Parts: sequence; C-alpha cells; structure tokens
Amino acid sequence: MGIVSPGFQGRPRPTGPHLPPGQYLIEDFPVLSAGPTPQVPLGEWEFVITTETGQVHRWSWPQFQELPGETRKVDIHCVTKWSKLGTMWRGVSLDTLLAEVDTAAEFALMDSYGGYTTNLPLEDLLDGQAWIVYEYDGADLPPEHGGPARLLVPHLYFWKSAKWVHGMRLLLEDEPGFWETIGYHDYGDPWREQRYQGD
Ligand SMILES: Nc1nc2c(c(=O)[nH]1)N[C@H]1C(S)=C(S)[C@@H](COP(=O)(O)O)O[C@H]1N2
Ligand SMILES: [Mo]
Repeated sequence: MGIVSPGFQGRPRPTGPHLPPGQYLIEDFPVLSAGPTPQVPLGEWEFVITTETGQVHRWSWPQFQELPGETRKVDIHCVTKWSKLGTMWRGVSLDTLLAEVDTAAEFALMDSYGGYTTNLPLEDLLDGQAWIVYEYDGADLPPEHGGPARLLVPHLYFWKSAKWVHGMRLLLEDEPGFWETIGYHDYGDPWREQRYQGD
C-alpha cells in the first residue's frame, strides 16, 4: 500500500527527515505542465548552448546519445508541496556538456520546446548537481514528463527542471524565466522554502 492512500486525505499528511518544510510525500507522479505537451521528433531534436559571446554548441539526438550517461536516484520537490523520494533517472551531466564551453557567465536561462523558460545560477548546474535526462525509472522519458529530454536539478524546486528542454543561454546577468517573472522565487531552494519572491 502507498504511504498516502486516497481514503486518508483528511488525516495529517506523512512527513519526515527527507522532506523540506511544508512538503508532503506522494507515491504517484503528477504531471504539471503550463501548456500542451510539445511533440519533438528525435530527427529534429537538438540541445543548444549559447554563450554570452554568441558561441553556439549543438548536439543532435545521436550525438547526445554518444555522451557518457549517468544514472541517479534523487528526491524531487514541487512548489505545489508534493515530494517524491528515490526517483530514478538517466542522462548526461551538465558538467559533461559544459566541459568544452568557454564562458565567464554566472547565470543560465533554460529554454524548452513549447516556450517555457527558467533561470538558474550556472554554479547550480555544475559539480554533479544537474543532468539532461532521457530516461525515467529505466524507460524512455514519457512525453508528459518532458521527453525526449528534460533538465533535472533535484536540489531546487521542480519547476526549475525544465521539461522538453531545447537549450540554455549563458548570461552575465540574471534573467527571470516563466514562473520567476510572475512571482515565483528567483532561486527556489526547497529547504529554505523559497516559493515566492520575498521568501
Ligand atoms: N517545459 C516545461 N517544463 C516544466 C513545466 C512546464 O510547464 N513546462 N512545469 C514545471 C513544474 S511547475 C513542475 S512541478 C515540473 C513537473 O514535472 P512533471 O510534470 O514531470 O511532474 O516540471 C517543471 N518543468
Ligand atoms: Mo511545480
């Protein structure tokens, strides 16, 4: 039986040491998308890094698949207060993608097929903290969860983990993304409960 069963919504929700403040545990995997699920044929898919000087680095799907993959088990925390522990992903570390990129940027603005954007400090994408993932739970990442590929940055609220990721712009100055522009926190650390601007 799941830890949260549908009949017990009125009871206190389970909490624990692995849960940031204000979060509750779930067993299922909700889909939260601000628009329709874009269809991205693999023959057209690419991941593009654009630096602050306008240098462009591109990977087609076959080129991306040749990069070393890593499998990670991580906890994820949505700003709408659900957390899911021990989720399994496979993908390419941003360290691998940024290894060949010459940049003095301190910020990144991720952009997705479909138009979604989200901003992060570049240092939060380095040192084994972020991946472009294409597998969830041992299978291809389903389209509704961001397939063909999405960003995974588990130490920040899950809205930073852009689905249907297309590229990233490296910036000298911070630029807010989709949710950050309309009141969500610029950084979004779940352990400090940074949900909205001013938190
Ligand atoms: N492109 C895109 N990425 C997105 C979103 C979105 O609407 N569009 N929603 C974000 C939010 S608010 C959350 S909580 C997670 C949800 O991921 P899931 O649908 O796989 O649970 O994706 C994030 N990434
Ligand atoms: Mo979210």
